[in-house]
Amino acid sequence: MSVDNTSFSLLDATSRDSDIKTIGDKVLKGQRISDEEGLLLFEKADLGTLGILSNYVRNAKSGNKTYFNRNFHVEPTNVCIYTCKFCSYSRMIKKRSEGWEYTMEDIMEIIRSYDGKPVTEVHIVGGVLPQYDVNFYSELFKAIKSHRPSLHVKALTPVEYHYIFKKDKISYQDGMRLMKESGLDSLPGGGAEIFHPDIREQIAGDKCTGDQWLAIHQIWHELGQRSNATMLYGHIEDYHHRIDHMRQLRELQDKTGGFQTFIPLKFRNQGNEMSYLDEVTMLEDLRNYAISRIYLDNFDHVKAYWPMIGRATAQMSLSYGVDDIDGTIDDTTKIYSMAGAEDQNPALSTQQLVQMIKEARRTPIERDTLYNIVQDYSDVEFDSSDGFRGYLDLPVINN
Ligand code: V47
Ligand code: SF4
Repeated sequence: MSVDNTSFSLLDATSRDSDIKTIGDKVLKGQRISDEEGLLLFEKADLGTLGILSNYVRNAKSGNKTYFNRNFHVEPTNVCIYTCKFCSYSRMIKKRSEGWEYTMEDIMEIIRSYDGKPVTEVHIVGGVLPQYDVNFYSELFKAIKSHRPSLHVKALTPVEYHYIFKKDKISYQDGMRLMKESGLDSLPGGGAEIFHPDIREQIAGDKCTGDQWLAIHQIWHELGQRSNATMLYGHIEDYHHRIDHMRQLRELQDKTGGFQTFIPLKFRNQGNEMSYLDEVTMLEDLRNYAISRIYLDNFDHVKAYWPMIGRATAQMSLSYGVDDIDGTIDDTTKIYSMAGAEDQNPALSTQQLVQMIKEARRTPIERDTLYNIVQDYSDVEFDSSDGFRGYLDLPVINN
């Protein structure tokens, strides 16, 4: 990145703190910031300064582009043996009969319901139950691929993989190799929460550790595959836990380069055992996006998951480091609506998503999972006289 004098003068105009100015100069020179400097940004930097710096990094990486993807979610079950305190699913084990537990055929029926629709990815995520074992997922991935080979399978997290490999007594290496051979294409970023044991033990004490999460992603990257990473923020963690979390991701990314996107997930407080906590403000959301973008200099993308934070914050996040908005999903995603997601019906048409991105004065780009461009929507005008057209009905170019 080259030094931008305009940004220098803008930074002079916003930040009066000498520490923050020094960090700002480093960022504008394309230099990596340290953990201490990341912490100082959390503690002292105002939103205006963070906006300038994160926008500078975002624009250097992605220009004006804002990516989105046409995907759909499948949640095999909403019952889970684990007891993560922030998760509405963990309570379902006590009333298991009220939940759902899809069979292989149920899941394939959902997959087939998207036949002929221009989706490029299925994201499979849900609870952990013993019947969903190595054999189940291996057969499921094979069945999806044999039905629709071009559909990208982004599925499960180290939480599930650690559980099923341990149960079947196979190593992470052998297990991930088997999953790859069965048709798994990439890993979503879930299950990361906060790596630091002081926090993880309190909120997600019985599932895989931070080290195990990182080890499985590392093995997956070493197989030549890509994955995402998340961070659940805004609950009982401190800023230094967030920096510790991002440091471990940055270090692994230095080794493997296998992460595509960082996705900060705002803790939502409904229907879980941490409902007594207040949610953080939009200001904190934007500050967190911005600092993530600045600190994680080796991640290409930062994503806002708008069903959780709402459309307004998602639009604003595009000026605070975010270059990707997930997603054009349909209403089968329950984990978030149960936790108090902003958008109770999270289906957004491509037309609406494109409009949302254009309103933020960004260029909407439809991508596939690996960030290949499917379509540039900058010059696409929608005919409003057509009335509402769901995203699945839109004509697709180059797909
Ligand atoms: O790991 C659960 C989170 C995650 C709550 O990779 C909650 O493209 C907030 O990782 N408040 C799973 N968050 C979802 C996930 C994800 C989502 C979108 C895109 C991608 C991707 C990945 O959901 C869990 C957990 O951190 N979660 N409960 C809650 N109350
Ligand atoms: Fe289970 Fe995942 Fe919920 Fe934890 S966050 S209870 S592992 S579904």
